[in-house]
Amino acid sequence: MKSVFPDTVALVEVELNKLLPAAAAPPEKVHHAIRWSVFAGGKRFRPALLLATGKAFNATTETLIKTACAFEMIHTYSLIHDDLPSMDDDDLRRGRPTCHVRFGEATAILAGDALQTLAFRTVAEDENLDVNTRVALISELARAAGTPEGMVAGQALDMEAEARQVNPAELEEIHRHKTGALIVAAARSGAIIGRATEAELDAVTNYGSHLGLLFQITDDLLDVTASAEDLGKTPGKDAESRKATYPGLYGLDDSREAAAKAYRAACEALERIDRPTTVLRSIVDFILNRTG
Ligand code: GRG
Repeated sequence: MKSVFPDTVALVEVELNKLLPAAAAPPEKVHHAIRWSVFAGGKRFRPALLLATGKAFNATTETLIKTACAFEMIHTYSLIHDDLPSMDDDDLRRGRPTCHVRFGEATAILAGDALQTLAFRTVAEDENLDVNTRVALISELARAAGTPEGMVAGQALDMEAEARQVNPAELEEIHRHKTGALIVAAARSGAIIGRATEAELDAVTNYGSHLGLLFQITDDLLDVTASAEDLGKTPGKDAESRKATYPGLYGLDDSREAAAKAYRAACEALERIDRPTTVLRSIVDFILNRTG
């Protein structure tokens, strides 16, 4: 699977390997399941975004890397739980059998739970950060992952909407919570570690929010247009389970236009950040043009 920055993938994976429990340590099955899902070849988009935003604000890799991994842990937990039979009931993720297919449902639930708590522990115990910064980051992560502002709320809204046609405002609300919140928080967390001012944080929030929407629209489009090989998961599932999506509501052409609009808005938001933003711009380009 293609990533935003291959160097970032290596960096993040080395650190994740240190942070995750050893597969040989008991309870081995849960630890195997965690590693199975984490090291399955994800794009590491959220860590890459956090690192790039932090770097734009002059933060060092040392101060950013553990929080970047915490975002990947939360993200992977959400994918494991999203794939469960009681949720999306998926067999394929990141190009391999899903966690519950490989290890059983109870172990998959525990692996997701463990990844979520390990994410918070990782930030709480990061000695490269002062305690106030750790608390601010834990708050960002909890708000973005939970409810009412975050991913859990988005997932609940999404499930509730499956049985009916959503309107445009509802669709945007689902996307902003389910996918956008964690992406916004990743960008903000990099800026927080880089000691951005409140005004700068607002600008980063604006950038992250347009980028998050672009990410979700391209995700919806790829579910219609890409192959299982490119996606690493089963395509066409959104339509099959009557999910609320951009192509479902607007059709392909208007969805591509919505993606172009979100792309332009993300680029404009960057113009209001008086820092070196070339890398943040290349992330927007990558998301617009991604194939998986
Ligand atoms: C279970 C609380 C809970 C939430 C689940 C993540 C999620 C919420 C649902 C997944 C459904 C989905 C396809 C959402 C679209 C956006 C998304 C999260 C795509 C997957 O992220 P990528 O493309 O995946 O970054 P990789 O594998 O590259 O990390």
